[in-house]
Amino acid sequence: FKVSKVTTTPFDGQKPGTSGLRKKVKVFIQPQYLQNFVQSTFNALTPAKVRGATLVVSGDGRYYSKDAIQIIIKMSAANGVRRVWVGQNGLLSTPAVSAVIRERVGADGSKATGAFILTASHNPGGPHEDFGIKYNMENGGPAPEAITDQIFENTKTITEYLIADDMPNVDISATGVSSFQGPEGQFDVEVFDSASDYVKLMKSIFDFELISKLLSSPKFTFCYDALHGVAGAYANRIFVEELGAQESSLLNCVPKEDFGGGHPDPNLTYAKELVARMGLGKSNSEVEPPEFGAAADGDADRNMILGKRFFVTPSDSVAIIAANAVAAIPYFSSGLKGVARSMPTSAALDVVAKHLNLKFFEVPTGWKFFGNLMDAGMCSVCGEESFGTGSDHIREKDGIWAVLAWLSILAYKNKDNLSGNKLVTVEDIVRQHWATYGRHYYTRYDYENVDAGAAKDLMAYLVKLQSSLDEINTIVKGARSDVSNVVNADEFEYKDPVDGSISKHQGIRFLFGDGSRLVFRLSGTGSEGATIRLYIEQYEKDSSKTGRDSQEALAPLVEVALKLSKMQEFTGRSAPTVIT
Ligand code: VG1
Ligand code: CO
Repeated sequence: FKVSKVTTTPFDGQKPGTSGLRKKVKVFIQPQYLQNFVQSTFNALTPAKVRGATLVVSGDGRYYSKDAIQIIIKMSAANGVRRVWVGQNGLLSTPAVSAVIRERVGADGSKATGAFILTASHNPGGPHEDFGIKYNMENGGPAPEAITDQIFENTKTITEYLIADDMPNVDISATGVSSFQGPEGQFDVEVFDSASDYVKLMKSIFDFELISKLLSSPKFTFCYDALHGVAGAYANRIFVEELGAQESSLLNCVPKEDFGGGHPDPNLTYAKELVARMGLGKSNSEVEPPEFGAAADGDADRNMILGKRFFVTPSDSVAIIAANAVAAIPYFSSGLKGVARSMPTSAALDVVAKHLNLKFFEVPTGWKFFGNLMDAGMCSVCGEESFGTGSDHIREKDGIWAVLAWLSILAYKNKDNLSGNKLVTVEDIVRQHWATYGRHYYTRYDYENVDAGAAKDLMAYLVKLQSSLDEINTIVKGARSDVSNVVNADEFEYKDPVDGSISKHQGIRFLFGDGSRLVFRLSGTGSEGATIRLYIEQYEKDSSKTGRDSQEALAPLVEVALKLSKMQEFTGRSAPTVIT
């Protein structure tokens, strides 16, 4: 192939958000739009790191992925990359990419140095929906802010990009290696099985034999919904082939370019089919719901865990996994190095860390902040309220890992009881956890696609308000006399304990005297308008009061939050678009 230098001009707004660049497909398919971003990434990495590199290029299979993969292959070749690894059909879940970077050894002994992941995660896909791209580093984790900031700077000044225009498209539907000769030597594209490396890693972490005993127990029933995302490429291999679950327990497990027209976000609003099956919807089905249900998002890094007629909040999930990991999961048998959560995630994990005397960290939203802690050996298990849970086996959150962690806990709690009358259920485990550690009532209100100016004004107002406790408490008391005082308010700022880097403007926090919290922040993953997230949390230690309905328990705090932020006044919205 020849290397062509193509003249280009910058596009506005190519700033990577919480997890890469996400835009409508119609934005991405503009000529040179993707090319500019990819070249800006290569330039940020510096030619010295790009030359000779081995890069993974794959994603959740959403619309435009196949075209994007061919473009990135040709640009990689032209920029001196030595080889590109592609999952079959361009499919690799985000956690699998992380695993491939860290674990996979190529046919010629090579190791990957980074990856382009093509996904907009939980955002819908298809010609009228979203596409996305992000770069992950040699440790398998998302590029740190220093790199994403440099990429953005480069996108503003880019004048040309390199591409091997005359290279034929590579067939990514069949495994195997295609080799090409360029001006500087050989360039290979290796297409490999999307699941093997990941499955191997999971088998090294969990006791598959014990989990399959649980799954084969006649009293245990199971259901997994991939929401038409890339998790489907793993679900059959892991749950059916390896663990012996019934094929009928898999829902929507064939990856689709448009996720079947749905919103591939595993929560009670969007995972409708699973929610109904689990007996949580309004349907009055006669069929007895399964004991355990779970769902994933488009790129399979998120998870939702459900019991029969029971929802596990993600903040509780990570706390429960941390509390049980050492006993139930072989990978952790020698102990946890520490635990971490994102700032808006509830303090359920904090309480476990305290009880178990574990190192504990609170980081800004987004997975990139956990990676440094893990690389430094300071954190084993971490999670976010946004249905993200994971560990230091990779440097991304991991949807299927979380399901296997829960199955491990269930298998462990039931291991002497698999033929008994009644299994210990998901709900039993959660209620037992609340009885031991207390309960953090938790909910998140999302105001999606709000006018960007209005959202900015609301946040600016809160930034000002947080500096005056008097003013805050006057509003609080005026709204509800039964809510305790705000004792501290701030704009969250994080200093990375490993590299000392500082991340500012990470959300406004209101901390109440009784341990309750309100957090406001703007989403960094949307592709249109702005999304305001409001996180509401209240701690209940009294075990006789941990069984309430969470929306009811949190109603007074919600009222305070709406008054404090003048939500309706700023946004014109009288209700959130999604409640999780
Ligand atoms: C959201 C979540 C955040 C998560 C991020 C990426 O970000 O709140 O916790 O890490 O999505 O998840 P934001 O900035 O919109 O609040 V994924 O599965 O979309 O890559
Ligand atoms: Co995701």
